[in-house]
Formats: sequence, structure tokens, C-alpha cells
Amino acid sequence: MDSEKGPDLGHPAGWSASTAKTVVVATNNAGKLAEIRSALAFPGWHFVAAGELDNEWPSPEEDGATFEDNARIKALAARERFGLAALADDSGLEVDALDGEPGVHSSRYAGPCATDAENNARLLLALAEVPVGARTARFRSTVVFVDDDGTETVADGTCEGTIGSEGRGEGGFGYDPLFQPDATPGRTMAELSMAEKNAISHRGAALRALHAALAGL
Ligand code: ITT
Repeated sequence: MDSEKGPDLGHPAGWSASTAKTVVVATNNAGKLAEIRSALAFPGWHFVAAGELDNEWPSPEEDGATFEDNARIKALAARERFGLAALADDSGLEVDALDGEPGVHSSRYAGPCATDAENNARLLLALAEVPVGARTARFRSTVVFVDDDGTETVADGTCEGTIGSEGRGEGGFGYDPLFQPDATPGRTMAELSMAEKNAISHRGAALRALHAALAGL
């Protein structure tokens, strides 16, 4: 749907119809993939998930210490496996009252194969005694793009907010039902449309910065 697409910021540097290309997105997270396709709309670029090219795509072990380390691990693994330009996001939630946890452990906060619901339940439990005013948090995203020639471009984004005391909303994924962005008072991230989320989210900000860098803006 056009209204779900982000602004067209122009073509990447050196673009022509003959350089239109396929970019493999190194993610198994359908929510991320949809946001990336919506936010990073270069004419002629086609984003395909690693799992769509190989349904046995083994997501590499994310053992880096930072979001950037892990995004690079995923992007380089996909580029090597498929021989295509590759893009990866690594992201997570930092909660001030938990000294920045779950951070890089966000997807496995409640255990190695935790569901979003289990992670959210663990977060609510961890914050049970923390008063409303002290439940500040932020999402962070780092995206790494590795072009066909190996050139790497890295971009970051953050989104400030607070953690609610119960989940609300059906949109997005992960911790969205608990996260109340400062930019949308009274609404959780899961109560925003994808276009609204991309306009204020950590991943939207990182993808806009990546888009601008690739377009030479
Ligand atoms: P891939 O590694 O396959 O891309 P993943 O979900 O495992 O998918 P990460 O390792 O980057 O991705 O972990 C990110 C986790 O942080 C994600 O699973 C959510 O729990 C949380 N998260 C990140 N961005 C989020 C967002 O926009 N909304 C809600 N939760 C988010």
C-alpha cells in the first residue's frame, strides 16, 4: 500500500536502471522485514529475506558485544552465502531501571527460544516494583549494509519512551505492546500503523540515515 511507504529520498549514488538490484535481508523476523521494505524504498531495489532464498538459512550465532557487531555478523554471513548485497538490523530494548538490559539479549530475554509474549512477561515481572516515572527505556537499532563490492555502510537509530504496566495494541512485534514512545503520548508502539512506527522508530531512523548515506545526501 503506497501510504505505508516512506518518503522517496532518491536513488543511491551511481544508480541507473541497469544497476537496479536484489538485496538479501539477513533476518528471520517478519516484522523487521516488513518495516525495512516499507522504509528503504529505492526504485529498482528488491529486498528478499535470506530465508526466502534458502529455507534452511542458518541464522549465524549473534555473539557480538554490540548491536553493530551482531548486525555485521548477519550481513556478512548473508553476503557470503548468497553473493548478493546484504542488509542486516540488530536491535533491542534498553531499560534504565535494569541497567540497559535486555539490550543485545532482547530477543532471548526469557530464554533461547523465547516468544515475544514470554519476553514481555519477563520484562513486566522485572519492573513490577519500579514506579511509572522510573520506567524509562529506549529502542536502539544498528543497520549494516554490505554492497556487492564489499563496501560497508553503518547507521544507527534510537527511540525514547517508557515501559507500560500492561500490553496494548496488535501492531508491530516484540516489545511494541509495552513500549510507549515519547513521540506518541497515550499510544504504545503496537497501536501505531507501520508508517507511523517507521516515522518515529529506532529502525526507521537508522534506515533513513542509511538511505541518505547510500543516496549520497
Ligand atoms: P533477526 O536476528 O533474525 O533479524 P531477531 O528478532 O532475533 O531477528 P535481534 O537479534 O536484532 O532480532 O533482536 C531484536 C529483538 O529486540 C527483537 O526480537 C525484539 O524482541 C526487540 N526489538 C527490536 N526492535 C523492536 C521493535 O521495533 N519493536 C519491538 N521489539 C523490538
